Amino acid sequence: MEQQLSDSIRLNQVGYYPNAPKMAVVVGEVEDGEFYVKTPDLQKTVYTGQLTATKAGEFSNRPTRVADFSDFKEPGSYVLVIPGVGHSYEFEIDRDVHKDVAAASIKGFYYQRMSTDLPEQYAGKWARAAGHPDNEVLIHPSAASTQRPAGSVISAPRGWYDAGDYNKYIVNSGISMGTLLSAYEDFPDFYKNLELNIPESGNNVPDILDEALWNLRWMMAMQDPEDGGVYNKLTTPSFEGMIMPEEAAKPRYVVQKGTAATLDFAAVMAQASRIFSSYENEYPGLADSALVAAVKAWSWAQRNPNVDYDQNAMNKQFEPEVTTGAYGDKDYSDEFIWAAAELYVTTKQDTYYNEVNMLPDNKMPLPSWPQVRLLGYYTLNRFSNELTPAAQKDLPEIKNRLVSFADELIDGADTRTYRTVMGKTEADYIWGSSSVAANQGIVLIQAYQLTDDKKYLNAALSNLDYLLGRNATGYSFLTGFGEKSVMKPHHRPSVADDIEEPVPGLLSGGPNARADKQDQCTTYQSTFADEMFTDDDCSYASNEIAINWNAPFVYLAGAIEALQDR
Ligand code: 9MR
Repeated sequence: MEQQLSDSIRLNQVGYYPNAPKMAVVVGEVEDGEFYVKTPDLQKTVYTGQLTATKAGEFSNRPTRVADFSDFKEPGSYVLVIPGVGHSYEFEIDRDVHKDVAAASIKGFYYQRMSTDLPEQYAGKWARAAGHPDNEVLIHPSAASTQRPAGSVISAPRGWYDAGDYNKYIVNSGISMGTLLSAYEDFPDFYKNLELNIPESGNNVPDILDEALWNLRWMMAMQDPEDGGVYNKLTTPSFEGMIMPEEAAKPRYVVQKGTAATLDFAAVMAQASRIFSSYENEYPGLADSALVAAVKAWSWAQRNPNVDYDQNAMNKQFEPEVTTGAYGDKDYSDEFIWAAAELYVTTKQDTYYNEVNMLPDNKMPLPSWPQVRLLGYYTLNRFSNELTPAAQKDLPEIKNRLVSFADELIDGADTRTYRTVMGKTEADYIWGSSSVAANQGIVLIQAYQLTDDKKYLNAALSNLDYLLGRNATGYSFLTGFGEKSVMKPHHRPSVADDIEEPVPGLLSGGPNARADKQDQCTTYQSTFADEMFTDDDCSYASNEIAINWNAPFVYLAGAIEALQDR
């Protein structure tokens, strides 16, 4: 039995830090008793521990046991052995055990680049020809203006594919960019030393910023220079088939402007402006242009504070019909907070801060594409030493709330079945639940930085463990990492490229309690909330990849690497 690999042993398949908690969970009827950490050839036992009973799975009621081997600190490669069950996947104990996943998850964005070949030198066996030049993009009738009538043509190349589909959406780019740029601003030393092997590597600008710039340049082209408003998306009328980028050649449109898109754009441009102002030699004028764009967008949003992107309504009025992702947010109070915070911190002008109700209520909503309030709070905290009294007065309140929110997230995690912060309630298992785990991790990292209390860092790590395999599905959700990682994500290039392994460094959406109803894929093995996942490309509701899920993974993995005791 010991000789057999068992999928019932759920652990972070990448590995553990010598000085941090290390746990695995065994699913199924198991006797209490000893477990072992052994060398991968099973010849040598390096640690013996006792399994402890834990709660049955919260959603499945399956019996489980926990193996805690935190006391074992010797770097190396190992497996866990549970008598009567078998051995686990091989994992590492290492001082920088998540460095490769931190890098690969940023490199994942490189693989999503549009309008450029990905040569073998950077893309390895996933090399592919350019797709979507986007230099002849049509103005959709919904976006027509005097200077840009319907059917006229603009150029808006570059950017990243949003997800498994081939479109680019400003709202979703907004939170993704904000999260990546914040990872850099919070841990600049870590990112200055993280090489990704992308075309810009070696140019004196940290690779994470060069990668973000690929998308920033596209975003800039999404602003109507006449009035400062920003188009919601650049898209084909309907989704393309499961084909390679170069074969996907349907006409491309920009659709109507909207308040959410314009404010997210303003926030990203303001943040990018202050970051790239340190790279004036490499990118002359970029910081200035970004700030001008941010200010113009902000004033458009002030004049147009309530413009929905209601795709159904748009389709009743205009042709061609557009059926791709809507990202149709209707509440802009959080986008105003985020944009105001970024503009205020970058310009130091109180007017931005004072024009918005920065603390409209005492809620702390977890970030997601329609909810970006906390991105603003994170930024205010990050620059707490440089704020004027206008914002200074709110900081204690914001800090308290962030820490209380972290406490709420942690509550119960140490007895939860998988010993993760993720999974407190079924509400965690939504479309893109992996981003819930990762964004919870970011809140916990913020709390750690505010308090210096290790429990928050360890709690954040528990969600990285979740994403890399200590979960009810047994999958590592990051492609290319872990012996049992996602192989068939809903990702057009990965499906169409005839290469067995999916494009690496992409984060699968993860279990989604309603996935079977949403995508009607027929291969789900279980309908429990935390198990409603299928590693099948038909499942866009549980197994797609998306930039707004990868970005918080980047942040979490990078933060944990940067903050680890060595
Ligand atoms: O992430 C989005 C999720 O919150 C929504 O419930 C879902 C359905 O509207 O759409 C998701 O976003 C998709 C987008 O609309 C199009 N590109 C792929 C995205 C990830 O599935």
